[in-house]
Amino acid sequence: MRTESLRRAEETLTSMCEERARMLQEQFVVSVNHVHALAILVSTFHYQKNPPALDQVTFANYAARTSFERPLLNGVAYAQRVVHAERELFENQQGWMIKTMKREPSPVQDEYAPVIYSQETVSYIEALDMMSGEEDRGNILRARATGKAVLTRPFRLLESNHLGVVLTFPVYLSGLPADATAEERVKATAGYLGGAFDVESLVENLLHQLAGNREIVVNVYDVTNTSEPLTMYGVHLPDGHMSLSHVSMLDFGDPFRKHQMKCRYRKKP
Ligand code: WA2
Repeated sequence: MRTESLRRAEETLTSMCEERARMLQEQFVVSVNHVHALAILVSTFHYQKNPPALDQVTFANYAARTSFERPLLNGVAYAQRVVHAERELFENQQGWMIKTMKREPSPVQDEYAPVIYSQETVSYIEALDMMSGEEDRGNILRARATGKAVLTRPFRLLESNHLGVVLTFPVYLSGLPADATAEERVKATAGYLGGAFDVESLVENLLHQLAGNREIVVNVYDVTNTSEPLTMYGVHLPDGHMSLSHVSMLDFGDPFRKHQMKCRYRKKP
């Protein structure tokens, strides 16, 4: 009899975990797809029009009105690639100086990625060189070399200090062939369109809407390095804390990163 109730508890945990993993992945993927469309919007209206047919007000307005398409992102922004030789002209045109993510005037670098367009919800990253933050910089370099959407490891986001991950899509100057090499891609890079997944508050919000939320504990891990899982969501519990657990696979669309969801009962069944 004990084994029968245990079997049922296992079955329930499995289905609750699979449902949560499916919902999270679904909302993650729709958000990524919409950021992809925004990268194409910037390419079309900023770079394929002369003069550009996009400005901060238009971008912010469009981003706000389409934010329902990106349920897990706290906001989106566009950072332009600026090489050092162009810095002075760029700053004069913008009327502001490039700053580091610590809000200090940027020291001399080979190149910069200052945010020129931002959704109002993340207006605090305007003028910041996104290459001055380790995680954002890694994303920028990997996105432009591959031409694909990339994700950072989980880290504390600016301003909210919530645990989250950043998504980055590269934007290229027009005329880049689909089969371009990494070197050609880097040369043709115009900038980076991305946003932050506020996992700590938006995933919490998502899980709270589901039935049975009070019975189970959910954790999400970045398991890219299997020997060193990184907490992306939830409070890390040491293994063996409770007898039953279920692991559901997650696919957030960056083949370089691996994620999984782990669910347990709050109390021993
Ligand atoms: N956006 C919002 N909050 C953040 C953050 C970020 N990056 N990094 C740390 N906290 C404009 O990859 C280009 C957005 C970066 C895109």
